[in-house]
Amino acid sequence: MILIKLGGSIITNKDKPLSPRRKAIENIARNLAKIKEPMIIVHGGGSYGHYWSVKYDMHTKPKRYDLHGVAIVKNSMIELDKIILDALVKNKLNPYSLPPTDFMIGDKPVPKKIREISEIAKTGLIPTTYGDALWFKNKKTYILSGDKIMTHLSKLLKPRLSIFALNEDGLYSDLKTKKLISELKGEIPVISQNKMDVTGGMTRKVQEATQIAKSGIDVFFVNGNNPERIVKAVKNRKYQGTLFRRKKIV
Ligand code: IP8
Repeated sequence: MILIKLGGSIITNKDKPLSPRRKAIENIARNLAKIKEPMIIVHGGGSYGHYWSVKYDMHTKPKRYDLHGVAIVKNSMIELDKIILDALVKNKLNPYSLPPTDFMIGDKPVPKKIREISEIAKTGLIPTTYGDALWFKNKKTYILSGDKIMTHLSKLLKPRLSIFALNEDGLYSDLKTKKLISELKGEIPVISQNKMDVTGGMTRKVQEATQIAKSGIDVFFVNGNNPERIVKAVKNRKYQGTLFRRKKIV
C-alpha cells in the first residue's frame, strides 16, 4: 500500500485565493492511474483552506475560533476535494472521499476506522481525504493538517511508502543553488519558515516525515509537477527527490 499527500502548493496556486492548478491536478491523476497498487490519497488546503484559515485566524491549536470561519474553511475544502475527485474519476480511478471527521474524534485517530480505510483501499477504491477544520470539544475547533493525517495513517497502516508531492524537487541543502538532498538517514534538516501557511508549511512536512521514517516507513518528497517521478518511485525504479530512509525497527 502507498500513501500519497498532494501538497496544497502543487494542487492550488498559493498566490491567488481559491485558484486550483487544474493542469497539475490532471497530470497527477493521469500518472496515478498507472499505479497498480492499493493507495490512499491525502490532500492539503492550499489557497482554499489556508486562505480562509488565515482570514479567520484559525490554527492547529484547539480554540474557540469564529464559527463562521469553521463553516467557510470546511466548505472550501469540500470544493477543493471535489476538483481532485473529478480529476481522479475522469482518469478512470475510483476515489472514495472521506472527510477526516470519518476517522478522527477530536485530535485522535480512531484505529478501527483507519483499519477500515485500509480494507477499502485493498478493493481498488482510493480513500481520499484532506486537511480540514475539525471539532475538538467544548466549542473548540482546530485545523488538522493533511501532513498530520499522513503520520496518523502511516503509523497505523504501515504503508510500503509514504509520498509527499510538492511544488519543489525535494529538500535543498542550499536554497540559493537548489542543491537537492537525495537521501536522509535520520538527520533532521533545518528549514526556513513559510508565514502563509497556518499548519507550518515545509517545517511541518519535515517533522511529520521524520516521525513516519522513525516508525519504520520510507518517506519520499517529490516534485508533483513531474508526477512520472511518483510512478518511478512506486515501481522502485528511481528516486528523483528526497528520500527519508526508514529507521530499521529491531
Ligand atoms: O495544507 C490544512 O491542510 P495542509 C488544511 O495539509 C486547511 O496543512 C483547512 C488549512
